[in-house]
Amino acid sequence: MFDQKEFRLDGKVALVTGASYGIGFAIASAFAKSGATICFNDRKPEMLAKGIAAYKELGIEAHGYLCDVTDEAAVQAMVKQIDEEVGTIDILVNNAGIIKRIPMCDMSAEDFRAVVDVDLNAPFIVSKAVIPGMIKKGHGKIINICSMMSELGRETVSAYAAAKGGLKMLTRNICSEYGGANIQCNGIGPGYIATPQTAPLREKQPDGSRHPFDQFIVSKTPAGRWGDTSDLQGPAVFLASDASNFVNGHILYVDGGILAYIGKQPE
Ligand code: NAP
Ligand code: GCO
Repeated sequence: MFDQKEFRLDGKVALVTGASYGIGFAIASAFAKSGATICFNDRKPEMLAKGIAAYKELGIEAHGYLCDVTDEAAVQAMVKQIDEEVGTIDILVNNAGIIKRIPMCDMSAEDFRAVVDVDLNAPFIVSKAVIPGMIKKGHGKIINICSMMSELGRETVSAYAAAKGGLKMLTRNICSEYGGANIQCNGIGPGYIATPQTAPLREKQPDGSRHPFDQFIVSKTPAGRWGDTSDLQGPAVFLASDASNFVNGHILYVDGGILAYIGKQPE
């Protein structure tokens, strides 16, 4: 019999990577309001401190860890420390990510690798560190933060799109390999969300007009607006909760309808 409690996260330990601010912070905050204990990491001490203070302002006692998600030894050590200090991780959100907007033929292999390292290799590294504990517990939830670029390309984001496309397939592979251990691995594909990562795409022009990309995205989104990080909170809580125990290998696009829409006829 259905019970609303299925959407709660009471007693669960959640790790959200790169969650000092932005999408990760919003998702972790919603998990806390749903009953979970929050762990998060950042690679910069000053950002970690800011994040802990920001959670405290919301009344959330978050556990912060200094860790670069591309460093496998550091990730293994962080997961072990969380296991000892807080408890075995029930919910992992691979949120940490970077983007470099450079035309492909101008992009160095080093820059390409740096983006893939954070956006694809790191979700592999962190998931690999967390899955054994989930198997021992008999359950687990992994949510990979994918992107419109898991499905679509555009100029200057070749590394990011390649990584996020790969992350979609890593999501499906974790589902395939560990679904039998009662681990559900799904993705969230945010549309265009107003965060520091997309701030350059929304900057006012010298004449005070809106950035052309800002106008483009609003016209391509049936909702007629940029997404807010709060738009991702409900979908994330759903995928982290028992309400989604038979949802596996799915990418849930939270995009205001962009992927469904061919676009308006130019006036
Ligand atoms: P953001 O504002 O740039 O925040 C990214 C977070 O990841 C920051 O906390 C950053 O920490 C952390 N991070 C980056 N590299 C790291 C590393 N090596 N180790 C640990 N932490 C690291 O980005 P966002 O807009 O919130 O995006 C979060 C996720 O959503 C990303 O995966 C992004 O690709 C994805 N996404 C964003 C949008 C959007 O429109 N904003 C849409 C679709 C998907 P620092 O402070 O150290 O840099
Ligand atoms: C870009 C944007 C996008 C968003 C997001 C869309 O330059 O096109 O940064 O990539 O970050 O991934 O879903």
